[in-house]
Amino acid sequence: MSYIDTLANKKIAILGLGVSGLSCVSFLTKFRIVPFVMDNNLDSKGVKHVKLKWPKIAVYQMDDQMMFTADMLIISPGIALSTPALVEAKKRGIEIIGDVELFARINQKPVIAITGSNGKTTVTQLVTQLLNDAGYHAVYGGNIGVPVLDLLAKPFDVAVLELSSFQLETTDSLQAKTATILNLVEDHMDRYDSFDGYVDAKQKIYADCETAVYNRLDARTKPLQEVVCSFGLDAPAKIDVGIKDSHFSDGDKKLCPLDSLELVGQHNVLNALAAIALVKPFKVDASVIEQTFKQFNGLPHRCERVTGTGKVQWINDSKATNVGATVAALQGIKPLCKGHLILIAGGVGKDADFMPLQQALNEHVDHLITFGQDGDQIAKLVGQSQSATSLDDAVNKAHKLAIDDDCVLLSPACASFDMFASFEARGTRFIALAQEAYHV
Ligand code: UMA
Ligand code: ADP
Repeated sequence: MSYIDTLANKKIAILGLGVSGLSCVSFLTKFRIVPFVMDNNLDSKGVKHVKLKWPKIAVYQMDDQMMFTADMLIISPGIALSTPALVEAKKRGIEIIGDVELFARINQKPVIAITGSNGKTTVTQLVTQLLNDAGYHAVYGGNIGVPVLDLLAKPFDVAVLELSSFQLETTDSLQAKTATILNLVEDHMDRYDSFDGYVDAKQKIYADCETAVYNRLDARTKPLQEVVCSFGLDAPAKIDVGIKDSHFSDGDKKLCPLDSLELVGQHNVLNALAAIALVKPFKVDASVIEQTFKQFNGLPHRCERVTGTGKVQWINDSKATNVGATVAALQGIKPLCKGHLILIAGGVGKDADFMPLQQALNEHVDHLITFGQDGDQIAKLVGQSQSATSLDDAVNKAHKLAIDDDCVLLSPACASFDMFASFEARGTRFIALAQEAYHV
């Protein structure tokens, strides 16, 4: 009997009807399993979609007693396991999983699993590209925006999964071929009691994996298990990857020159090293790695150059939603900037400690402009700064300050939801404003 057959007699509730909840409904109904669904917001797009597409499915406002009638709860990543009703449900013996756990129980193909505070999306896309360029049919999903169950609709050779700490909280059966925590800095402190809680959720990615790939510069990414491969910027030991004689190297073997990598910044060198380590069990030749590195030129909203702004460089790093990402951007961009570096930062700090940003601000930033809910906390880290009432105002102030050879960097170190629907909306607005300022 397959795992899916065992679900036929269970009363299943899906909690949250966002992208992942909807993919669960769609997946289960294909097997004639009819769950019931709950959401805090009965006006949401997801609820409307279910009512229209699956009229036989019962939809409820989130309700504890109704929840306790289920045998199994499939919860969305946005719902914390520490929610009192879920703690009670667990006590009552109700199984609680997420969509990634359901995927893991059904999927038969190799999985490469990627988490970390920063670089997940970049590494997920780079790994997928490396495998596809090497002749595999690799697909990506997870936190990157493609719900994992959707991947099962078509055949593939390898699934490359970007996983958040939220998703890992409810995932135990992944058994990845290779798995990594790229790096760890404070993030989502509004969801976890302490940094340790966040790290513990991330460490779940290594459960029963074949090879754990960790960052040897970041001790908390190290797994407890034996079979490991580390990555780092120094010369690698035999089983590890690193840099030797200005080459990406796998142990003693030189793979390709450091400058084959089109992406800029030391953080992207680390991302590339992680990608090399993650694809080691697959046949990906050095020549393929070199070609892929040359062609992979990054993703929107991550240290992305805005076109048409003349001799002033404007860089959109709206995806920098925590302190670690902004530190990486400052370290990566400063060496490329001939004039002053003007930083625009602020937004929702998610209860993070901004102190680790102070040194990079003092070393690399010539003018700081802050905006948004927690902008003032960033301003306090330096002697002088300007405060803006909005992103428009911040761009206006930066435009007045900037002269030829300067660089204006939007790298907020904060989430966007005090002022924008998403980091994409924030980045898109920044690009439009910068281009408007130069009459593009
Ligand atoms: N809801 C409740 N009760 C709650 C919380 C949410 O009923 O307590 C309902 C909402 O009303 C809404 C639905 O649940 O209808 C939203 O669910 P969700 O917030 O879990 O989001 P999804 O749309 O299912 O998207 C999730 C991930 N979202 C989060 O982790 C918050 C997406 O990551 C992911 O791409 C998607 O699954 C597919 O796997 C987004 C994200 O912001 C990009 N991730 C965080 C990050 O990257 O920092 C972790
Ligand atoms: P994630 O999916 O983890 O958010 P992204 O690849 O989307 O990661 O990048 C998010 C932000 O983090 C961007 O601002 C990017 O420049 C920065 N970043 C990417 N890789 C790293 C890294 N290895 N260390 C620190 N910051 C990074």
